[in-house]
Amino acid sequence: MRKAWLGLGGNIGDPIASMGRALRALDQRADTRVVAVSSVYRTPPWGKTDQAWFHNACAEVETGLEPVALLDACLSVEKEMKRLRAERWGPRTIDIDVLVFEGVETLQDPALTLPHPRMTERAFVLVPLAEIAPGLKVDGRTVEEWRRDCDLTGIEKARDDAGWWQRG
Ligand code: PH2
Ligand code: MG
Ligand code: MG
Repeated sequence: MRKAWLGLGGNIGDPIASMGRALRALDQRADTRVVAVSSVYRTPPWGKTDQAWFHNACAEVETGLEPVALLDACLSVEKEMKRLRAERWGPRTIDIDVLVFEGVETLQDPALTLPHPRMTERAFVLVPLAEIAPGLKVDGRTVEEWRRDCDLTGIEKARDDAGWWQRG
C-alpha cells in the first residue's frame, strides 16, 4: 500500500455532501482506504472567475493501485455522481484530482501528470492539504512553504468537525 493525496472540490448542488459521498465510495473499495481528511473550505473560483464559489477539501489515501489506476477509480466515482446531477443541475458537482503519489516524484503519463499541474499556486489545494500533510515535499518545497507564499484571499473554513465526510 502506498499513500496518495487527493484534492476534491465542487460548486454545484451540495458540494460538501458530494465530497463526502465520493470519499466514502473510495474508502469502500477493497484496494483503497481514506486515512486523513482535511476541513472543508469555501474558496473563490480560480481561473474561470465568473462562476459560483467552490467548496474544497483534501484527503490522504492508502492504496494498492498504481497512480493511473487510482485516477481511474476517482474518475469513475466522479462520473457516477456527475451523471446523476448532470441532467438537472449542470455538468460539475464534484472534481477529484490525484495531487501527489508516494514514491512518484514526477509522472508524465497521457492520462495523469504528477504532481498535479499548478497545485503549488492554488490556495484552494494548499490550504486544506497543509492541514493533513504540511511536510509533504512537492517540487522541492514542503506544502506548508508553498501555502505560506500563496494568495489566501477569501478562503474560509466551512466545516471542521472530524468525520464530516463519514455522515450523509
Ligand atoms: N477547480 C477548478 C477551477 N477552479 N477554483 C476553486 N476555488 N476550487 C476548485 O476546485 C477549482 C477552481 C478546475 O478543476
Ligand atoms: Mg481540478
Ligand atoms: Mg479533475
